[in-house]
Amino acid sequence: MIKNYVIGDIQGCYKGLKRALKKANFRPAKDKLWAVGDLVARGPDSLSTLEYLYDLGPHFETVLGNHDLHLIAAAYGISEPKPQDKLQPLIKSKHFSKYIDFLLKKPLAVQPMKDVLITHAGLYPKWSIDKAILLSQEVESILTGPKPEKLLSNMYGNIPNSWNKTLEGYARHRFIVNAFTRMRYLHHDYSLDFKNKSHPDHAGKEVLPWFLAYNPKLKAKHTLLFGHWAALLGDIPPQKPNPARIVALDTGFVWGNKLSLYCLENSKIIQFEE
Ligand SMILES: [Mn+2]
Repeated sequence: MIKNYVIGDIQGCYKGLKRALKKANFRPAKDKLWAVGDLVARGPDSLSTLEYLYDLGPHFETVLGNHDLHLIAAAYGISEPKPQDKLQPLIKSKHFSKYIDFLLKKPLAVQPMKDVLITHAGLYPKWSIDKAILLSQEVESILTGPKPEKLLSNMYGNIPNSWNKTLEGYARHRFIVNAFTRMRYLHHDYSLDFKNKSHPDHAGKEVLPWFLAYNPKLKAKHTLLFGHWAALLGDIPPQKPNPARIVALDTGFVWGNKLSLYCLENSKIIQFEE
């Protein structure tokens, strides 16, 4: 039987990626690997990571994370790669433009199967899964269009921090990108908080994690998989208002913790630690 695995933030940890896949008995010619984004940056070998994932062909799919978008923006000269991201070997590679074209075609939200959603940061609680896919497609159509740099040069910034369906143009796209790739906490009016990165035990009462904000569209049959939030270490409080299965897959491998994979067929988590 073909298995679908969803992997947490790889962040250039190529050796860890290969070892985690071995531990999961991932069969590259048969199974499919899905990623929550942040394939690159911070870890030691973003180039080998992209080489390997690209070569998986139809056996790999990912959503974009904030670090992937930064890399694309850097390729267009819009953002400056940070030394601590260790991206120079990738940027200097003769195949760099091939990998940028590859990333530009990736969505912000994807459904590996019915009732399952993968995003980098999560599902904004005013959106259903179907709405998330439509909003992802709005951004995708620009990134795959003739002028992706127009969106890339306007995507940075924290305003607007609240969703309104009447938002248009860059303000609309900026909110969509921020919600899918940077969200962790919300204020009680459901506006995005961009400051707090801590574990919910230490966040205070002014903010709540997005997955603890009630989303009337979520049902028990739904599964949401996301990364981005290493401080959670995979820990979602059991007392939550949403009946969906919510799985946090960034378990901080690049910071010396674990790399997590979730098998969609048996709902089991496999973790690799060095
Ligand atoms: Mn991230």
